Amino acid sequence: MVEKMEKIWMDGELIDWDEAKVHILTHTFHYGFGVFEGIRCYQCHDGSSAVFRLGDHIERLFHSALIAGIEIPFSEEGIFEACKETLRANDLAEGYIRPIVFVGEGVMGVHPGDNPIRVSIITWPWGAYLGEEALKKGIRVKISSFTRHHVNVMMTKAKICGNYVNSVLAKREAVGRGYDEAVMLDTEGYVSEGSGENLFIVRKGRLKTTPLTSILDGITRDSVLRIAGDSGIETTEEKFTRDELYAADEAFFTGTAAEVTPIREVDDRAIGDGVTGPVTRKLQSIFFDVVRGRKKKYEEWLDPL
Ligand code: PPE
Repeated sequence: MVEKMEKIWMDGELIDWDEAKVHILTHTFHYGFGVFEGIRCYQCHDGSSAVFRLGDHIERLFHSALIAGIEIPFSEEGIFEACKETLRANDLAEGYIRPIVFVGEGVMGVHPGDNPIRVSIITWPWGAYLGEEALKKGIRVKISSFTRHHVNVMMTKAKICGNYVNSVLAKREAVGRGYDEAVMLDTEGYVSEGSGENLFIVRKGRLKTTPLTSILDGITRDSVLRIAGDSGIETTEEKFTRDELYAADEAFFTGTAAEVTPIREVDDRAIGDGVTGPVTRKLQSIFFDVVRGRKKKYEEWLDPL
C-alpha cells in the first residue's frame, strides 16, 4: 500500500492528498495515452537529502511527451522545482517521485482533441522494489511468454502509460507462477528488459547490456555503465540471447525502483553459483554510495533538496 502523504502537486499547485481526484471521463484512464516518470530521492550519509539525476528524469519526461505528441503546459524548470517542492511539502527525506502527464476529460474516442493536458506529481516512501532480501540475495526470474513491444508498435523510448500493460501482463504471469520478475524478449527473440528494469549480464568479468534499440533508456542503466567504466570493468551494449543469459556468470536488473537487483535464477537455472556475484556486488555497493552522496566524483548526479 502506498503510504498516504500530506500533499500532491496538481496542475501547478499543492493540494491535499485526499483531494487529488480525477473524473471517470479522464481520457488517459480509458486509453493509456499519457506519460510518466519514476525518480528517487535519497537521504545522504550526512543527513541531507538529494534527488538522483532529477534533471535527466525531467528531460526524459519531456522527451516522452514529445514522442507521444503531448505538449506539457509547464516548463522543464517548473516541473523540476515542483518535484522538490512536493517532497518538501511532505517532509520526505527519502522517497519516490512520480510525475504523470495525462489527458483530462472533454471528448471521448481515441482522438483526444483539445482535452486539457494535466500534470500531477505524487511522492511517497518506497523501500526496495523487489524487497530488501532481493537486494542482498537476488531474485528468481522467468522468461515471459509476452514479447516486449516492437519499436513501431509502441514507442519504446517513451514512458507512455499504455506501454505498461505489456509489463503488467508479464509481471503477473511471472509472479503467478512463483517467480519474482519477468524478463521479456524483443520481437526478434533477443533479451530486452524486465517489466520495469533494464538487464545486465556478466561473463568473465565483462559487463554486457542490451543496446537501446527497443528498450527504455534507463537512467540507472546509464549510471551503472559509467560507474563500471570508471571502475575499470569492460562494458558492451550488444544484443544477447536467452541462452547467453542462462549461461552468464552473473546477471542483474537496474531501475529507479529496482536500483541494482541481483538475479540469482532464470527459468529455474542458477546464474553462476546462484548467489550475488562479485561484479554485481561491487557495482551495487558503488551505486548505493553514489546515491547517498559518498562518492564526490558523481556529485553532479545529486540535486540537493
Ligand atoms: N525499463 C522499463 C520498462 C522501466 O519501466 C524502467 C523504470 C527501466 C527500464 C529503468 O529505467 P530507470 O528508472 O531510468 O533506470 N521503471 C520505473 C517504474 C517502475 C514501476 O513499477 O512503476 C521505475 O523504476 O521507476
